[in-house]
Amino acid sequence: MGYVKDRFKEIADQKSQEIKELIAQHGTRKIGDVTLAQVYQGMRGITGLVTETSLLDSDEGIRFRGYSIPELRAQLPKSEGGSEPLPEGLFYLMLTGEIPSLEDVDHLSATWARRSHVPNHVFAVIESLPSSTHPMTQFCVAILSLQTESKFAKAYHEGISKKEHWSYVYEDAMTLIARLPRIAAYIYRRKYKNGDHIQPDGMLDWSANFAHMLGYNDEGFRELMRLYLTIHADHEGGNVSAHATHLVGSALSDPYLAFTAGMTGLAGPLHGLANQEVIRWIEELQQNIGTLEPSKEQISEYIKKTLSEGKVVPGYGHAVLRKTDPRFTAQMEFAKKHCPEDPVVKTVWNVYDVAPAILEATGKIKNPWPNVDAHSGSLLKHYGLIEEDFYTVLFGVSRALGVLASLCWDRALGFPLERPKSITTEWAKQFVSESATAE
Ligand code: AMX
Repeated sequence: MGYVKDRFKEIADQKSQEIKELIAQHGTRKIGDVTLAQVYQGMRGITGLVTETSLLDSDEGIRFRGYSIPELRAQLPKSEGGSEPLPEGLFYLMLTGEIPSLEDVDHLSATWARRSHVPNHVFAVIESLPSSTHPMTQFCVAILSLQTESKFAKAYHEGISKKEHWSYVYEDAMTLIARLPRIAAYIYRRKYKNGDHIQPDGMLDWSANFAHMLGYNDEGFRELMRLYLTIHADHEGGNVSAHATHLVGSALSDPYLAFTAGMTGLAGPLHGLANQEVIRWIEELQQNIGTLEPSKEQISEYIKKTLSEGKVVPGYGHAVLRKTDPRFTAQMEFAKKHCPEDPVVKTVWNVYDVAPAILEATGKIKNPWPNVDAHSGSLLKHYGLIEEDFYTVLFGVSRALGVLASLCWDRALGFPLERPKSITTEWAKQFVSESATAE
């Protein structure tokens, strides 16, 4: 076993013991009530999951193992001469709860580089799809086809003890993370660069190698990738991609199957696809007004038009957050340093100046503030990655870090099959009438 795996096991065993004691002593304690409205309205606010890797505060935003995004940007190891955190470090933190040293991060970079070889049949499967297929669909199909490599599925088939599940899931998670950049870059070069593929460079860190395989060797873009792949990695357990991965994994479907479920959810426009939608919306706005830099008044009118057509303003609102997403702020800071004069970036900032008040005035949108997707596309565009259909794939590569670290935890803690109770409307009506009679 590698030393990171040993360390993870040691920490997970301690946590497992703590959980046993917690349940034994306080297992009957109530932590909330559930209303009928919550059951009908997307289970908002119902606590029903344990996710060790991160916790979301509705006002403050995400904390990974207790660390906010500004703290992570300051404390996680960086590449030589770089100022953005290496996502390898965030993965180590999510897995162990400890801030890694530079050596730990280098160890993960080297491990992932060693495991990055993608079998040929995966490329053949991608090639069998029409190139017009959405990149997220290509990505999901490719991950599923990589399932042939699952060590967990093979070991389970041969018969292993429940106590060993975590070890095979860990191996699959590490291999899958190692291979995702190559798969994503292959899809990108196939769809947009005439199939002119770029071989990986095993000397680079995970993000820089991904940038290299996409065809971008600018140091600014590498830095953007390091930041991007760090901040999109995790957002506690209830979001669609994290929850779907956890749910499917609870059936002991292997990490390839479980992660594909998360990615098909990320492909939805109310979740990860929003970053593509934001850029589309801004481009339509620019075309509609006939200028690259519409004024705040023109932007305000366009927001009102979008709302009056019954559409959402992409990049704004959140199911849990109630303030500006710190992931938006981190990208804004990056843009202020690297590309403050870019017209799309300036438009993103102008939208930020006017949209919250207009959304708030509708009286129904609970969070009028921007989420992570409001900024990401403008930065990618700035460095020349203009193909917005591809943006959610980048999000997916990053999201693998959080949801697969969580899957390791799920199996290390021996979490059971997830199976909440559902009701019918007839049941609800009867429940309400019986409670009224009882009163
Ligand atoms: N523009 C217009 N209307 C919006 C809105 C927005 N940005 N955000 C919320 N609303 C509307 C909802 O559609 C809902 O309308 P309805 O009552 O007519 O159905 C009403 O306001 C109340 O919604 P809510 O409780 O504030 O939000 P929610 O928890 O139901 O949904 C979210 C959250 C993110 C789906 C929603 O804000 C939205 O659709 N935003 C735009 C898409 C987006 O940016 N998604 C990315 C989220 C982050 C991510 O996962 N990557």
